[in-house]
Amino acid sequence: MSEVIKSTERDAYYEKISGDCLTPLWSVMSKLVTSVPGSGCIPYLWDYPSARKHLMEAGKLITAKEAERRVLILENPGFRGQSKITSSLYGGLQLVNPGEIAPAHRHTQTALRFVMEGEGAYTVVAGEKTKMSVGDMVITPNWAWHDHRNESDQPMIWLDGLDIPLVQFLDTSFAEMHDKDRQMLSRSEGDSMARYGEGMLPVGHTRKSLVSPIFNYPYDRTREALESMRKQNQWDPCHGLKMQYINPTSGDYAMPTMAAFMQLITKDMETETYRSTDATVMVAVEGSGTTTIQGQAFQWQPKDIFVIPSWCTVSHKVEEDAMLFSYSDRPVQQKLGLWREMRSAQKDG
Ligand code: 1HN
Repeated sequence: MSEVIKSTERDAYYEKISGDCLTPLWSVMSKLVTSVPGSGCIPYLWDYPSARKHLMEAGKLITAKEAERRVLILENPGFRGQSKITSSLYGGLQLVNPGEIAPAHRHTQTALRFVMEGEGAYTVVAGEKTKMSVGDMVITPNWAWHDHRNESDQPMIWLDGLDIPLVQFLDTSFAEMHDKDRQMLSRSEGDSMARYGEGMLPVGHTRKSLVSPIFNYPYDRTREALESMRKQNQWDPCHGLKMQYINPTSGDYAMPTMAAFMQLITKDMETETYRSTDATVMVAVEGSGTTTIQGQAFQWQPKDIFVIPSWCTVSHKVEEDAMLFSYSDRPVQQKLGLWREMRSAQKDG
């Protein structure tokens, strides 16, 4: 897209029509329709020990109940003040201390929780409780009541991923508090996993729901799947072994607005360069390595969190067998026919 030549006559004209809330397209077109994506989202890494230190300090400053949710927002340096980790997604680290409760509420934003630390606290979603362990991926569907309770003796920390900027962009945010801190339990623990998480469905089940009826994807099962798959030795040169969390009623992503993935990259593997249009938040679950994003190297250790902006080249070099969790807005892009990917061997376009 070419730039248009400036002149005093043209500037005077732009100034004149500006008063009537009119803007000439030709003066802004090259910023609107770019040859490649570029939003201002910046590659960045949060090192877990220092983020954790700040979060634990917040634990002394405010209770989970007073804060409603005691969270430090992971704000992309390109989007300070906007509560975004990418253009369309939100990320934050949440702390629930022993004995605390994060009171029940619901909203049109969808959430995922990726458990970073602790064992035994639980979240209640739509009347069913689930215990949270490190590496579990727990989802809270749009408009489902949810509260978190920590009756264990250790602090629980998890990463929240929400579609807040996307919902904000569409002007579709609604929220309400429950009249009680704790919602009533209406289903027995483990019920949704039994019905939907065993590669089976209740007989007669035909409805394809938009969001997965499984709401806890436990890490021990995810990990075991990837460990079993490695025996086959079929590595993707860009991804190692990469799985996506799915909705068993439809085969689609677990949530309509966010995709979540877990991948295994083996020791000494250096992945081939890859890029895709869905800006991605990654968590190093296990292992250590270096990820090069658009030429910039980011070294990571377990629990570090980093962002890969849209269309930035990415390759991983792993020192110790690594499990990487990630989430992005890929389902939205794919439904709209906008998603693109490119492997290093492919030509652009
Ligand atoms: C929310 O409901 C949670 O339920 C966490 O844990 C973070 C950020 C913005 C809006 C709602 C939670 C949130 C949130």
